[in-house]
Amino acid sequence: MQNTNTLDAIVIGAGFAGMYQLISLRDKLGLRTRVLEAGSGVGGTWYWNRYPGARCDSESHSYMYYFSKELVQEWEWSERYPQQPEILRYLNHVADKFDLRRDISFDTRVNSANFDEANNQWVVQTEGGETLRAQFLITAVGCLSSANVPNTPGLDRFAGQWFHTGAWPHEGVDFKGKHVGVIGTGSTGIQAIPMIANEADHVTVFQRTANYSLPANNAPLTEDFKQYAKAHADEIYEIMTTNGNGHPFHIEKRKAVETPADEIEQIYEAAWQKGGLQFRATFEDLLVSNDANKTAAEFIQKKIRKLIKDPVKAEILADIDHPFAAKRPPIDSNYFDTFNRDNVSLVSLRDAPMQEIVPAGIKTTEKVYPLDIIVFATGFDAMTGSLLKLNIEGLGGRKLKDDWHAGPRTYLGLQISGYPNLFTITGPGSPSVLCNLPPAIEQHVEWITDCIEHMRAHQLQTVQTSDQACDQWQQEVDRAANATLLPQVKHSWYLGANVPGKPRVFMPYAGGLSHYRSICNDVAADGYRGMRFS
Ligand code: N01
Repeated sequence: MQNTNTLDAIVIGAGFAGMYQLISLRDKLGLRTRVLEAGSGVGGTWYWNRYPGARCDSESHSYMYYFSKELVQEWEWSERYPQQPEILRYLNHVADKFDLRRDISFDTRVNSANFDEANNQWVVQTEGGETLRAQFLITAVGCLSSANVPNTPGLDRFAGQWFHTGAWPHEGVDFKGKHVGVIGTGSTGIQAIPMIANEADHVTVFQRTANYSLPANNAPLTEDFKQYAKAHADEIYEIMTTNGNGHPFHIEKRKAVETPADEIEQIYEAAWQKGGLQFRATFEDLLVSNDANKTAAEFIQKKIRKLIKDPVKAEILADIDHPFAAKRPPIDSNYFDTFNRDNVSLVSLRDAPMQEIVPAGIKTTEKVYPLDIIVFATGFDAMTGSLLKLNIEGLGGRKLKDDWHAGPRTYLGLQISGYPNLFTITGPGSPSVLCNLPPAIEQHVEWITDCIEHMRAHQLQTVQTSDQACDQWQQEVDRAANATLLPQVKHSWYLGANVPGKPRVFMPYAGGLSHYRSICNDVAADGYRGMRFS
């Protein structure tokens, strides 16, 4: 660990993004760099999200770094979709291989970050009372890292235990013999519910909005596939970086609205059997045409009704009010079948809203459900929550909280007007959560590293974007979103709708990763258009 508190760069967060940013700045550019990490180990999202069933929805051979050919060749995944412990092992392997821990301060939460204009430095204060200074500040805090525990009256009086999936105890939770309530049926709840039901005496699922889910068809990877993924690593990387979503498959160039119904059915059936998010890639118009989308929505709803034996439960689960994939579509292992178990019941909060938490359990407008444990699978204050918690102040003491009171405004999701030398990896306004994240992260880290290298080469002290560049980029973010069905879902976290009081702004860039990558490349080639150096 360096013993000086003045550095070239400070990176906040030691997940996928912060680790690669450290490698790039320290080992490529030779910058004195320190990573500040609130957790006791590397991993970010994968350090905190240890709930039962936590698993990645991207296929393992695409959920990894590709910047090091050696790393790609030496790491071996065991399953089609890696579980949280395996991903954490991978990230620890990366930390060992690149000797990262010596420049990471663990158990170090950032309290504030202020730009000191006289010295062109960021001044970062930690919870432990440390003050650090650096020319560059790079946030790598993740998009889904600020847990959203609903402000339900009575939680403080609950006599049992409660947990949020995004801050799961390292020692695990013992569900044996317990009555468990799970609130939330997003990707997390859908992964956790079958696992909890295997162990608990009884599980009551509290569903506010019914959700689509596709079978993951997870399985151990065959030796043939492992060899294929290594031998074709360049080709796989090429596909991931030239399509819109960063996944290792192309979106089919055909339209559902131009395909005969029986053919559509066969295509969906094959995708359903294959499993995974490729279902979304079966037709190119699924996210831009309501008619096309309806074909997928109806296919999945029919499957749900067939899978669930109890017609009342089937109706509650299949009564979905939004287009398919307009909210992030979960993939699952035995989710719907879990509702056929005798020890699993389902409560529709649409029909009987939750009123309060009482010492004995959850009280809806209909009755009290006695519970020993409540699991909040209620998601995150996504994209902006963790950034705003950093208490960032820029030029003239302006506060990011004030500047973003009506929603985030960025240039390319990478820079914010009024905050020189600050870069935000996978910030709002970038494709981030609409993609498989590792390739989106690699692209951001490499772009930021190139920009800093450019500054060092030309002895430039500061870089900052302008209000005009941010306004123009926001127009492009809005245009891209409005060209899809995504903004139609009024209760999506993409819009900030899951957090009471949060401004309703569509946050990620929906124009596609490959298109976005070429915009970023053009901006750099054009002398970092929209950014000013001094
Ligand atoms: O959170 P969510 P998540 N009362 O916000 C409900 C990524 N991820 O943690 O839809 C009652 O999607 C809420 O209901 P509604 C992935 O990008 C990735 O599941 O708002 N219910 C919803 O059902 C994903 O999209 C992976 O009406 C309340 C649920 O809680 C993102 O993380 C795995 C409520 C929240 O769903 C977030 O997923 C898991 C309240 N007050 C997650 N508040 C991998 O690939 C919220 N809900 C690894």
